[in-house]
Amino acid sequence: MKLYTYQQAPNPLRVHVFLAEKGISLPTETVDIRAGETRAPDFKMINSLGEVPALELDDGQLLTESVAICRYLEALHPETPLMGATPFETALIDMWTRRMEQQIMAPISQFALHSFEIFADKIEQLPDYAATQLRLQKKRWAWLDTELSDGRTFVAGDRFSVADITGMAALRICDFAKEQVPEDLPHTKRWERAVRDKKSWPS
Ligand SMILES: N[C@@H](CCC(=O)N[C@@H](CS)C(=O)NCC(=O)O)C(=O)O
Repeated sequence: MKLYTYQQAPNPLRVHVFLAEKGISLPTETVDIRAGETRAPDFKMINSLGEVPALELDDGQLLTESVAICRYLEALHPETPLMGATPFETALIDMWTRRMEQQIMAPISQFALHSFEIFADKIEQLPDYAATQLRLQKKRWAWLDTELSDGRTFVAGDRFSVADITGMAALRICDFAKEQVPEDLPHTKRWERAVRDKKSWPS
């Protein structure tokens, strides 16, 4: 098995945190996004979208999409479960993974896509749209704060899960964008401290 990755980037980070939490490692090949390697024809044979992470199995089959890669690794290495141990927990974590992707990670990702120089030749950038996404991000952090006001440690309960890892990827993009979770959101801040304190958080 081989993981095509660029460890500093938010979506590969999801798989690296997942592996670290499980205590497993995989052979990796770095595909340098900044050098344009993800967009090269050779790499597009691996992922036609030109994105990392991608997982190549020993028989040559390929998986892309960080959550799908995590799902495969979870099946191979069920301990410690990060995607649920009971039918309800599994569904709840799926629910929160979608929420963290769509509500929390999407606005800051859109801001990055529409404002970072590195994406200028990837999409048609709309600076006004980027600004709306930054405003939306603040509202979404506030929404998460209300959700976490029951005092739970992690987004899908008291057990750390892949849904929190998706949130970590959003925080990573915030770091690149020099954006912070607002100080007046105590519950979101508590969650942020909990995930940033994890050993698996990349230094
Ligand atoms: N939905 C995909 C997104 C993958 C993605 O956007 N990867 C980015 C890095 S975070 C990438 O490889 N970008 C390459 C480029 O922009 O050239 C996943 O979850 O794996």
